[in-house]
Amino acid sequence: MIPADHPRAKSLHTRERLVDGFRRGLVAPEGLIAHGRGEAFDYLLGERTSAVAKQATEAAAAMLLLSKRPVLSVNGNAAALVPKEIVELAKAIGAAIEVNLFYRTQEREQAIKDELLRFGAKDVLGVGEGASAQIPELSSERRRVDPEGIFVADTVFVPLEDGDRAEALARMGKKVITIDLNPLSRTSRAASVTIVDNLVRAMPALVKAAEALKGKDEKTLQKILAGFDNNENLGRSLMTIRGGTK
Ligand code: PTJ
Repeated sequence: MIPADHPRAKSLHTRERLVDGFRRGLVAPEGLIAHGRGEAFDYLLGERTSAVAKQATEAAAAMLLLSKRPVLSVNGNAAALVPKEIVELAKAIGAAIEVNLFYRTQEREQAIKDELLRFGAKDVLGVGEGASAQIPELSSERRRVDPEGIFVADTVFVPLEDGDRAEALARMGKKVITIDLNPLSRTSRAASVTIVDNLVRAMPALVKAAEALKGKDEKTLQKILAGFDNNENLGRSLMTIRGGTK
């Protein structure tokens, strides 16, 4: 039992959800370690959403709304922590959802698909034979993608990614949006928009931003994007860690 008045109760509850996701076959054991690395950065960021992250969230929502074929790529950690928000975001922006795993097993793919369907997803791509296309120049299991999904997407949303695929997707000419607490990671640097924040805070905020911007005209959305520079934003996230900005 986590006491409600524990100063870090939220963070401990998030851990519990991930461990529960591991026990239910959604999360890879390595996913628990990856989360620990994220926690360390979150601690340095003060475990709250920075103004810098809020700007990136707005830019991400604008980019997703401007995309013709956006796809949300889901791994084990994302399915365990934010299944509801993934489905909500897909509905808000009209995106497809695709399972894409680094530590790929059929059982885990299916468990993740079932979890997303349980939260109201209409369809989930990339499972089993569905992932019959390949991302060029990528040797990990993440190379297998759905020919109707990530393969033909113009924008791919990849929360908690490994740098290799983010770079390979960018080489394919796709826009890449990520959520990663580490502003120094290769994924953060390869992405077009990086939200340096915890998945559990960033996803609800992204859903809200997408819903708020949904009715806006293209020009307004383009203007938001034009005012955003990912490199500069990452630099400011580092400053936040150093205590320079909020
Ligand atoms: O489910 P699978 O098989 O696709 O595997 C998923 C993991 C996460 C195990 C796999 O993608 C992996 O090994 O990722 P990495 O290379 O460890 O990178 C994970 C990144 O996410 C790191 O930069 C962490 O700092 C960051 N991270 C971890 N937890 C969170 C996070 N960022 C935001 N929110 C989190 N909760």
